[in-house]
Amino acid sequence: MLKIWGRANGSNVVKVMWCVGELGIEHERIDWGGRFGGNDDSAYRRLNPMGTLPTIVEDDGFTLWESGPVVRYLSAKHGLGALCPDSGQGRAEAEKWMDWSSLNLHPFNRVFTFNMFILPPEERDSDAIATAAARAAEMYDVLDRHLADRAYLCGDQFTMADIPAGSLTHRWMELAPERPSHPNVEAWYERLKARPAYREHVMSVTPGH
Ligand SMILES: N[C@@H](CCC(=O)N[C@@H](CS)C(=O)NCC(=O)O)C(=O)O
Repeated sequence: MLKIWGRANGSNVVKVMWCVGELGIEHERIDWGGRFGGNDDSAYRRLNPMGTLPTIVEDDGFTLWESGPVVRYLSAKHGLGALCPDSGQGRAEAEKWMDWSSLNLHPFNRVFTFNMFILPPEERDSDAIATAAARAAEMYDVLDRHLADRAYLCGDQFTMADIPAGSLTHRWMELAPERPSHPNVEAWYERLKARPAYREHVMSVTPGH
């Protein structure tokens, strides 16, 4: 059975769990990292030299870390032609949005999580939150324009392209201070909220350690 190492509320674990839920893959998730520790465990470091989460291990010993490649791998293995587009161009388009989301949206999540949930109150930095929110709002301007004439990031069909951006967007909707309106992003978010796997793996977890 597929093993997934990582605490359920890690933003990168969330991506993989949502993907696993969409694909209905039988799995065992092991709480790891954050308050559970284990990142520096020598056996874990042999699986993932970075000590980060998530890491997956298949029955045949195939091991993979880095959440983006994990989502791509599982989508191609279990959802080719659906979650993973089966044309070269379609797949590249989906991967573009996955990488774009990790590079451009993930920074706000890190700043919000530390300054809203993890740091002691006296160390929390509201200026850092405001700066990260302003930068993310510019990125949501880009996403809003892209979503003006399509239901999902790659067109009419939900694909792996939606997973990194969609998982971070729940946190954006819930946590961003004075969040500017992005009607197309909000409509897309409503479509994601209708998906049981999104509700189970993305909406039900509280950020933190
Ligand atoms: N680029 C990596 C980042 C992995 C990462 O930094 N994960 C966080 C959790 S979301 C982590 O391992 N934090 C340390 C911890 O939770 O103990 C990925 O996408 O998998």
